[in-house]
Amino acid sequence: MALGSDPGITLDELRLAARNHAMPLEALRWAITPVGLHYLLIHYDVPLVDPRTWRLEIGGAVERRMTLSLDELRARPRVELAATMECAGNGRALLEPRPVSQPWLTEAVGTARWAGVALAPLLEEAGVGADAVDVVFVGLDRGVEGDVEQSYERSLPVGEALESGAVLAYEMNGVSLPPQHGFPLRLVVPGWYGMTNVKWLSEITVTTEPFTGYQVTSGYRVRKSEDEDGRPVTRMRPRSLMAPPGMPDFYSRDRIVDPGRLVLEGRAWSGRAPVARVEVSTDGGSTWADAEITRELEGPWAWCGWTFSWDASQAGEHVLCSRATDETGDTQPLEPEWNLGGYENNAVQRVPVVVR
Ligand SMILES: Nc1nc2c(c(=O)[nH]1)N[C@H]1C(S)=C(S)[C@@H](COP(=O)(O)O)O[C@H]1N2
Ligand SMILES: [Mo]
Repeated sequence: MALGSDPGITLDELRLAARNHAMPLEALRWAITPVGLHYLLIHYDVPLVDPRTWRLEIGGAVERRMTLSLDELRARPRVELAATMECAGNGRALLEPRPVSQPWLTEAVGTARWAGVALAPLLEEAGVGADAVDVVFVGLDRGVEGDVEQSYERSLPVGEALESGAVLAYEMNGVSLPPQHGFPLRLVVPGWYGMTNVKWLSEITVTTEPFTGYQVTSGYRVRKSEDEDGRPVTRMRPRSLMAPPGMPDFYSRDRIVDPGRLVLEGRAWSGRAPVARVEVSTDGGSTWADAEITRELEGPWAWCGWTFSWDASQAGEHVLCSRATDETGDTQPLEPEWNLGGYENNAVQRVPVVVR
């Protein structure tokens, strides 16, 4: 019932899905996602890194090249940042036809409390020239993608690198960064989709020409066909999800609830502006009513909570939905808009529930 017809997932997709796990939706009940429940996306392999020999190199179009050890980074002023991160491919497997890649449903998201050093002061210390265009972040992991052998690397426009509040994180939720989340250091750019948050960071290079690496010019572009240049994926679109009410059916994971009043709850976020409104529909998206918003975490880049009291007195099947709108007025569509890579699908989630 939840997925509709058999989507014919391939073994290659299943292998990716088994490596790159989602956040179980019941973890929406935590404001900060416990480390092992945060989603994971690893394009290639998790590298083994020796923290004693690891160094971060900052170079390119800077006045002073810098080489920093983990101890030197830890000795700098420490900043903390609560940030929600969502994979740009979240919702991909719900598109038709299904773009073949990591087959996410709706739960490739999590919120962590990152700690590390602020990026902007480091770049200022290195001395970014007036002609700087992009800042490139290179990870230690390598692989072949789209026939191109590459290190995982992504760029940010220099303005975003200096003004987005980005952090080079060595801690997640108070513990040393786990290997799968980028040990010993990762970039965290609040508000941006996951792909920008380069893990196993080893180099930061300032360029005076636009960066043309695979993950910016081929991957992570919203386009309808290969011939189109499209537009780059950047900041997260507004989205909300519901913590699954009642109890699940084992196989379909459809929800079973007892009749009576039920408090529905979930989380909502946007990487473009704070969430202004969350609405809930208990009739599959025909009618909507406002949910109550709770802000437990500081700053605009971590999700907010929402609750809604539902009178579940009518036995039978219901489809529950939630819809977030941010302060720019951008809201979640009822139906997704298809694109080749299956990015930015923020269509409203449908939660089938049986009141018994
Ligand atoms: N070096 C490196 N960084 C990476 C990736 C990767 O494969 N290699 N995956 C990116 C993608 S697509 C996402 S969605 C996030 C996922 O971060 P997480 O696994 O910590 O949740 O990391 C990003 N950073
Ligand atoms: Mo991703």
